Amino acid sequence: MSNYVIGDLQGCYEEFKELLNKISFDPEKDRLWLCGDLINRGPDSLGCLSFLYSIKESCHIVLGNHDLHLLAVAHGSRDLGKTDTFSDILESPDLDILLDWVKELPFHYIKEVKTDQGNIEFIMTHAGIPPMWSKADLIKNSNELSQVLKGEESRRFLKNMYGNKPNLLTDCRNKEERLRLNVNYLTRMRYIYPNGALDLKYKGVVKEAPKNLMPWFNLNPKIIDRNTHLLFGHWAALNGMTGVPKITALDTGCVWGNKLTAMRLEDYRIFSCDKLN
Ligand SMILES: [Mn+2]
Repeated sequence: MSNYVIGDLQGCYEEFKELLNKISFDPEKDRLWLCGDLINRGPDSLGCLSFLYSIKESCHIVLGNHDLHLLAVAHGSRDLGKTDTFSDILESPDLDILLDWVKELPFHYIKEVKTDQGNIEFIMTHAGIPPMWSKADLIKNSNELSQVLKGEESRRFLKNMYGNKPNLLTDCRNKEERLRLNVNYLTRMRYIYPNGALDLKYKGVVKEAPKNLMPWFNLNPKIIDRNTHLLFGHWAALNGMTGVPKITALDTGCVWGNKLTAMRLEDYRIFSCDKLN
C-alpha cells in the first residue's frame, strides 16, 4: 500500500491515466492525494472529474480555485469565462452528482504516513498555508469554509468569494470578507508580506518581486514542526521547487505543456508524465 500525491490535473486526463499506469496505481490498495484544480484550462475536465468520482473511496482531494469556480458557475453565481473549458461538465447528465460530491471536498487534508524518514504528518492544501497560521487556525478556518460551502449560504458565498480585497485579517469588516480572505489564502495565495497581507496581483519570479513581498513558504510557516510536511499545488511556475525542506510543490504545469507529477509519500520518490500531444 502506497500514498501518492499528484499536482494540478486541470483536465489533463490522458496524462493522468498515463501517470497512474507508471505508478501501477491500485485503487484497492493505494491511496491518491490530489491537491486540487482537478479541472479547467485543459482538454478533458469531465474525464478527470468522472474518473476521480469512480475511485473516490481511494482518494483524498482538496479544493482548488478552479474547482470552486466550477461550483460558482454551475450554481449561477458567476458566468463562464472565455478561457474556461469545463462546459463538458456543465452539460453532463451526471452534473448534479458530481457537484454534490465536489461540494463535500475539504480545503485541507492531514494524515500521518509511515515514511523512510519516520512517521510524518502530511498537510495538503491547494495554494499553501499562511505562515502565521497554527494547525488549529488551519483546521478552524478550513472547516468554516467547508460548512458555508455545504450549507444554505453556499450560493451567496460562491458569489462573494471573488476579489482580492481585503487582504489582511485586521481589514475584514464582517464574516463575508473574512471568508473571502481565507478562501484566497488557501486556494490562490502565492506571494505575501511578512505581516500576512496577501498580494494576488504579482505572479512573476521571486527575484523581481516588489520589496518585502515573498513566497508564503519563505516566511517560516508556524505550522511546520519536526514531523510535518506541507504539500501544495497551484503555482506551476515553481516547477516543483520551493527550495524549502518539508514543503513540496506538486504543480509542474502539465496543462501549460510541461508535466504531471506524483510523489510517493513513503519514500518521497518523484514520478512524472510529460504533456502528451
Ligand atoms: Mn490553482
